[in-house]
Amino acid sequence: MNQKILYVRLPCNPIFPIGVVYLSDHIHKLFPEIEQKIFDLGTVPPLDFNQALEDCIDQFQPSLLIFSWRDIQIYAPVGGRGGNPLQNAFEFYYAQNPLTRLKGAVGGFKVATAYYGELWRNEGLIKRGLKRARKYDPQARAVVGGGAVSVFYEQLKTQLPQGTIVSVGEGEKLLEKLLQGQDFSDERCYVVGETQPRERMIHEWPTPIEKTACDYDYIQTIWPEFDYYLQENDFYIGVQTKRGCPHNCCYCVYTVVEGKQVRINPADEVVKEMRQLYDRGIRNFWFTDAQFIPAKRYIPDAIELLQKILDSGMKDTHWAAYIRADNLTPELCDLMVKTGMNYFEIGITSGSQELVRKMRMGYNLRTVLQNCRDLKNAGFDDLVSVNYSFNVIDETYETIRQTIAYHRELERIFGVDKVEPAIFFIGLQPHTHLEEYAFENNILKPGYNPMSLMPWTAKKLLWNPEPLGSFFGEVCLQAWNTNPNDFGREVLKILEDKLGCAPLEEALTAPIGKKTISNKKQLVTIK
Ligand code: B12
Ligand code: SF4
Repeated sequence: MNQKILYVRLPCNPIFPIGVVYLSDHIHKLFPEIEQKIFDLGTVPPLDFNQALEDCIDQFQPSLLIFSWRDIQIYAPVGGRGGNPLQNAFEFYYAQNPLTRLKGAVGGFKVATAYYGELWRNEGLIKRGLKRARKYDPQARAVVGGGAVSVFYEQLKTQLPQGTIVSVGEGEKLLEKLLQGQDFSDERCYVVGETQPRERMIHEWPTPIEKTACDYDYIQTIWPEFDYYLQENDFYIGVQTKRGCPHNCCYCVYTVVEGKQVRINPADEVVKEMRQLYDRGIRNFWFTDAQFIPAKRYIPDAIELLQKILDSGMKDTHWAAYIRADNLTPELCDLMVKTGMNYFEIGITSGSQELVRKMRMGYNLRTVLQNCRDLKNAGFDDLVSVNYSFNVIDETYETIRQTIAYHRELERIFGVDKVEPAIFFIGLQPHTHLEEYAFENNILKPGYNPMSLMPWTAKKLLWNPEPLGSFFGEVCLQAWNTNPNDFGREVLKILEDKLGCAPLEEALTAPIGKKTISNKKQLVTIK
């Protein structure tokens, strides 16, 4: 096998490129004779992208280019990419004052330009890279994958060079088959200009692989810029402990990207991997699982892992993850604190049990509160980010009051300054139940472009439907105006001033069969 593989992580905020690290590690374990190199455009200044890529290709002369594309979607209440996209969109859609609307339009235009600029730039880098590699090897081929491609694989088929292999989800098996010259058409992929993505391809289950500790001694030899991530001590380096999530939350695509079947990486291997990073000075780890404890039955696995981390003797470690806080036990809480969990995100989305049920999230909010108390009693005294997405489905003034009651209770447990309300609005994603709901209710038409940032489409994709859409729009604008640096807390304060706070018990009970809009507009069931 005479291949030379270049892994190009396309430009991205400096988040550790764990995807290409794992892929190259996997390939090396199977085919140690293959020469590989990692090139991370996340560490290159934007003006140098083209030149740096070409220089790297001239020097390495790869026969296979693996492009990893992490993120495309930008709706979040944070700055970046030419401004705060959520704020600009809300100013444009909801502001009463024409000057604010104009400001929103200008801001929105800037964000849209940056967004389309990035899309075209990344597509350009793929084309340019492939063309350059073909100077040295006319048979050179490109494969494109990663988080962004997994979500938008159908839209990318017209934008990439003919013959490019577009991959959904994890890429280990596909690359393995490609390198062995085997038929790979049964993997979740298609070839631009030759095959079409199968209907509902993303719902096919990924082929499981046995994950072993990543060999960082090897990675260091193929990745000259690895040290970049070791220098700053506030980086959280990714370590994956499992794949898959069995839940069904209506807006979430992770459960199809990674599949519903949870596959646990052996605890000893995870610890071995962390140890290698630890020995290189890393103290902060992000467990990059879709959910660190996806369901009750995985609690023993989490306990085993954390116990082994503790027994390993690694001191001063910190870790963070997405945590379903309904799956904690006092023993697990104790281990979480002892192993240094210092940040976690709970995505309850709403503090109203009724809405949590309608969004098919499978959370029991009462259990979440009890488990948070256990965590606090175990000594947890760090930051919790609670993700709320208002107005997903059937939101009313009553359910907003319930969310406020729930949040105030979390504040009583952890302390006001320790609970950070992260206010999101759902960016509608393809292949989710919410997308089907939007079709059934004529909010979107099949064939819409989920990557479009044109104002008329973006307004539907940035999920904030009427009758409450304008209300939330005004509340958010007021919050940005009065307290932009503490946006989440300010939104909750304004909502409480306007609507009051429900008794906690009301938030925790979900009356079954109560007449609501969703009795007419039931969320569609899985087909
Ligand atoms: C953990 C995580 C985070 C953590 C990261 C922590 C850390 N230090 O690493 C945090 C919370 C910080 C985060 C933040 C954000 N995230 Co995030 N995150 C994830 C999550 C859950 C896992 C990513 C991960 O590391 N997986 C483990 C590694 C091993 O997998 P991987 O990198 O995907 O690589 C595998 C495959 O993709 C594939 N692959 C990768 N490249 C290639 C290339 C080829 C050729 C092939 C064949 C295969 C292949 O094989 C790899 C190995 O199996 C994913 C959702 C998901 N379940 O995948 C979202 C996800 C990547 N995030 C996403 C986004 C948008 C963001 C944000 C931009 C959100 C925001 N608007 O603020 C931010 C900011 C990120 C930034 N760049 O600044 C999106 C990206 C797609 C999109 N919608 O555009 C995802 C897919 C979620 C989603 N469905 O929307 N995130
Ligand atoms: S629990 Fe989290 S990862 Fe799993 S489906 Fe729900 S939102 Fe997605």
